[in-house]
Parts: sequence; C-alpha cells; structure tokens
Amino acid sequence: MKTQVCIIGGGPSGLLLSQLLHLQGIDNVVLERHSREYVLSRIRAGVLEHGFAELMREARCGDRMDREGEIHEGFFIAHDSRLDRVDLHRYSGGSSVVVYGQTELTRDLYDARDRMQGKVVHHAEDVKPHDLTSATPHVTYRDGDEVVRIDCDFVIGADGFHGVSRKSIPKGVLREYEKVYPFGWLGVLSRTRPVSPELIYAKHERGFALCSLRSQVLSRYYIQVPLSDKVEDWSDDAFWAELQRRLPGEVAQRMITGPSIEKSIAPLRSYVAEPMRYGNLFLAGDAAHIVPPTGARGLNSAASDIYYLYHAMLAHYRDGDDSGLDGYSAKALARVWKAQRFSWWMTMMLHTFPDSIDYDKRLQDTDLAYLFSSEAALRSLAENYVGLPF
Ligand code: RFL
Ligand code: PHB
Repeated sequence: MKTQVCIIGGGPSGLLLSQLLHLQGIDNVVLERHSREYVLSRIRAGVLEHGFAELMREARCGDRMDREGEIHEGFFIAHDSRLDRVDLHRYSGGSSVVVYGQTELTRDLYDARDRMQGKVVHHAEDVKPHDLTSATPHVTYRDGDEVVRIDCDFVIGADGFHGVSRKSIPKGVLREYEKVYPFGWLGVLSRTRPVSPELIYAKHERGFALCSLRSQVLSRYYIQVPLSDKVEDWSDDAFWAELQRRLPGEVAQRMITGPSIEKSIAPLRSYVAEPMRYGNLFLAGDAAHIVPPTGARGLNSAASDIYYLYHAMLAHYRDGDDSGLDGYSAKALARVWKAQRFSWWMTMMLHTFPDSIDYDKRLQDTDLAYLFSSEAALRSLAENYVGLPF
C-alpha cells in the first residue's frame, strides 16, 4: 500500500489530522490497534477550548458539538467551605470553553471519516515504523498472519502515551521530562442531574474533588485517591459519601446520586518528550506529552499539535514550503510547556499532598487568596483555561 501520510493511532489526534488532510486532498491512512468500540468506551476529556472547537468546525465535524455541547463562561473553585467563581468570559476578554465529551467528539470524527471513506484500519497489530530518517519511510503492521507494508512520505505518531512511535526514536536523541504525582483521580460517570451547571474544582484537606458534566442529565465526578487504591475498593455509596464530604455543605446537600455507569482510576503525571520530530516521524498529542487533568489541557494540547502539523503538511504539499515542518517541534513544544506549567500550577494549588509540610499548605492557601484578590491573577488563569492562542 502507498499513501502520503501514515498516521499511527485512531484517537482524537490521529482522526482529526486524518480528516483535515483528506479535506485538502492529502492521502492518508490511520492505523489503530483497538476496535472502534474500545476507543469510544474510554471516558476522558470533557472541556474543549475555543481553538479546538474552531478546528472541529474547520474539519466539518462541528455540527453536533455546536448543537449538543454547552458553552461555559465560568467555573467555580470551592475552598474553605466557600465557592468562588472564575468568570472566564470577563477575564479572558470574551472567550469561553465548550463542554463536550471526548467520546462524542471521537464518534463525530469517526462518522466524518466514514462519510469521506477515509482509510482507518482497526485491530492493526504490531505496528512498526521503519527508515524514519530516510526520504522513503514505511510502516508495517500485522493483519492476522499477513504483514502489511505502507510506504509513505511522513509518519505521524498519534498513538498516545503507551504507543510505539515515541519508542522508535533512539534513546540518545530523545530527552524526557517527567513528574509523577503521588495520587490518582477516581472518576465516576452517572446518569444524574449535575450538582452545578458549571464545573466545581474543590480543594479540601481530605483531597481534591471535581464536579463536571457531559450534559444536564449526565454527570462526571472525580475525587483524589491514593495510588494504592483500586476501583474495586470503591462502592458507589462510598464514592458519593466521600465526594460530598469534600464539597461545601450547600453543594453536598443538593447532590443527586445514582448508580455509576463508568468508574475508573487515572494516575496523575506530567511528561514531555523532546524533540517532537525525528526524521520523517512527527509526534502529536499524548504520544509526546501528558498533563495531569486538573487544568483540562491534555486533549487541547493535542489539538494545537494537530493545528501546527496540518498547516505544515499543507505548506509542504501545496507550496513546497518545508519551514512549518522544520519548525514544528520547537513551535509545538513552546505551547506544550505553557500547558504543562498551567496544569502543574492548578494541580499543586488544589490537591492534598501526603508529604506536604505546614509551610507548603500556607503557600497553597496564599495562592488561592491571591487569585481571588487580584484581577491580574484571574486574567492569567482565564487566558490559560480558555486556551492560549495557537
Ligand atoms: P489517545 O486518546 O490516547 O489515542 C491514541 C490512540 O492510539 C492507539 N494506539 C495504537 N494504535 C496502533 N498501534 C499502536 N502501537 C498503538 N498504541 C496506541 C490507542 O488505542 C488510541 O486509540 O491520544 P490522543 O489522540 O493524543 O488524545 C489525547 C487525549 O486522549 C488526552 O490528552 C485527554 O483525554 C486528556 N484529558 C483531558 N484533556 C482535555 O483537554 N480536557 C479535559 O477535560 C481532560 N480530561 C483527560 C481528562 C484525561 C483523563 N485520563 C483518563 C487520562 C480526564 C481524564 C480522567
Ligand atoms: C471532565 O469532565 O472529565 C473533566 C473536566 C475538567 C477537567 C478534567 C476533566 O479539568
């Protein structure tokens, strides 16, 4: 098989790039290890920044998002038994975010790929990139007993944190930066009315909690848990009781509980791999960088990678201009590191750290006190949360 761009990974990053390139007549193939049902069963992000929503529209995948997604112009931070609102609209100069689940967004991308008869291979086993530093790289995968070879101009590594792409860059070339946090988030999805129409991020001495949503009938809640906890340790009743303990009384009182329809634990990690290009391999999204979910940046950082890659590929094929490809890694990483900083800051401010000393706790309190007493601090939070410009 021959194509122009071979994309490894059929998550949101890979599918969005595939769709954008195809619309410009650039031939591509997506290789996904799992089934479509598996990819769509993972409950992950819920908050999309404005620029991502625009990119979905440009990819002609924005109709359902615009119909069913909710525009949010603010969120709350609960601390010390009070609820303070961050007015995103006011402090970001009129911007907002869209609450629309990653599952729905991925479904829309798959539907769009189907409509255009895009080439998406599921159950692609043993995907391996080859000859990445040559002008003629190729990718192989196994389909049952058969090994299939795809010759291409470029390979895109959009295969998430555990994918094969980043691992195919020689150790001496790759520089990795990592910070692992001593806790995870236990998440529950439930078909109940959300406790608040806007998100609530809660700082509490028992641990962080987040009240999020997918719609006005579907809630998504998280609580900070030790890394040693297992999902089986948490009955629904235990989860609701702990969530309520971590929220201000008036919020806890109006919480509607119900059976969980999904429950999972995600460890929190910050990670960046540099550079994001090796020969004709380009990394994008979680394959190159991970953030703790506190700042809602992960999927949004993937979107900016795709934006830069899409425009770089377009300039290459349309104008013979390679400056975008040559500058991709530096440009993407500059924005990635700002998302890292913001996610780290939100995480450090709002979580309970098992080894923190009294001094650290006073600094956390001061961070929040400063935030809600300074317009400059609120502006900084808002501009990062709605998304820095691409
Ligand atoms: P994905 O989604 O991991 O997709 C990668 C795809 O590649 C496939 N794959 C392979 N395919 C072929 N061969 C191989 N060897 C392969 N290895 C892997 C996988 O099966 C998969 O389908 O990466 P992508 O596309 O870069 O997307 C990144 C996002 O998924 C991620 O950043 C976000 O979910 C992070 N995130 C959030 N981001 C936000 O912007 N806003 C949020 O509100 C938000 N909330 C979250 C989150 C992540 C969470 N978890 C569980 C980590 C909340 C949580 C709890
Ligand atoms: C979610 O709804 O899953 C969500 C929202 C905001 C975050 C993280 C996760 O910061």
